[in-house]
Amino acid sequence: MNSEFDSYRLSDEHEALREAVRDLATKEIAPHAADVDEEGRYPTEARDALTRAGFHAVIIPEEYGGQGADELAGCIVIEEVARACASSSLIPAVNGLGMTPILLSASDDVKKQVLPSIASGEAMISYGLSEREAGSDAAAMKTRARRDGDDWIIDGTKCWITNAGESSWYTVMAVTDPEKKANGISAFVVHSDDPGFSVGPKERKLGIKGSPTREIYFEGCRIPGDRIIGAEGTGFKTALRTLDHTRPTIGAQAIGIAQGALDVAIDYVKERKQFGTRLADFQGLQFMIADMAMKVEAARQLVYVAASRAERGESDLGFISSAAKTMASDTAMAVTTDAVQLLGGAGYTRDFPVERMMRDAKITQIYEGTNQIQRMVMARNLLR
Ligand code: COS
Repeated sequence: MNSEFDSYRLSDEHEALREAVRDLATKEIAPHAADVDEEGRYPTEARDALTRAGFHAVIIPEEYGGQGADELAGCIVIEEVARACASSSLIPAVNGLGMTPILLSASDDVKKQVLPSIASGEAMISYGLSEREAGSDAAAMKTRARRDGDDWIIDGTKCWITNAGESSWYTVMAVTDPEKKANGISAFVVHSDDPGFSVGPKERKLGIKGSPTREIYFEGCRIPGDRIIGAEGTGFKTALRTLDHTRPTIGAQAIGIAQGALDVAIDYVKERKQFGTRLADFQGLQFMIADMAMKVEAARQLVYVAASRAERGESDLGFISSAAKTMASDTAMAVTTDAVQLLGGAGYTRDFPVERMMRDAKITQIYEGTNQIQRMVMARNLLR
């Protein structure tokens, strides 16, 4: 066989990255995961460890002070952190989501204003698309941006903003021309120090309790004219193109959570004895474990393919990125639920991490577009 053909596998660099992140997550993130969840506190240990190692935002190009890693590498980082602590995995995931509109559509000047501060770890960035009355129907947003001399003035409220209050930068979609509906929406970058910007109280959530979710408020918020991302009226397309790239990263988070739960379940059934034998020797439970691992591996492959196709800049990502996110998040919910089942009463208590993983998994079926919206996107792509 001609050796120029590389067989179907991750590169040595991707494998080395996985090993390095897994090592860091095991030593520096996992020990705090239960406490972060219990207290609903921001995972500062994870933030510091990820930033020190440069794993908090690996996809920033080298020319802006980053490492220039590809989108598959970005997914591997998120997956491995999520295996230990889903809340902590939102540090690289949300940095990726917040900066992707900038990477895709912003001028070099905006990139220079924002990206180096994220690359250095001095700042983080969140993404502001949703509103209370514009969730799945994102184009129904009401937040307005108007020109005032050289500046833009933004008014409105965005909600469900992950890591709001921790981030310094926010990419924000706002209506600049209400007549034009989706094509009258523009994207901006707002800094937390901009006058008229503030954040609301933390939402009280089922899971990912270490990652603050808040509303963000714009009251006559004034930003310089050059902080628009791309041309006026292109913001909604940028927002949807962004999700084409970042939905696989939520898939990566989901398979990380699922793998974490599977690992705990495997250890448990090998140790625990009932009826004088290990749980691992009961065929009914063996079949459960086999199915769980099979689903995780299938979802992982779909996520890696979606991320690789996004990295190659393929234009038609709608189907594959929605498929990857949906398959992986449905898998995470099923696998974490089965992990709780395998641990029985113990799995239902906070003495083991699987109940946390089951709660954390749920959000992956909801955010970055519910799985019903993903199926709509897939069907539109298949049937157009
Ligand atoms: N990339 C670039 N442009 C896209 C696109 C994509 N993936 N998908 C659609 N567009 C374009 C369309 O071509 C259309 O442009 P034209 O009018 O010039 O043809 C425009 O964007 C609007 O598209 P569409 O009419 O399909 O928009 P809808 O209002 O019907 O909404 C869905 C489309 C439902 C797919 C979108 O609102 C969505 O993804 N909702 C979920 C939002 C979400 O994920 N929220 C989570 C927030 S992030 S945590």
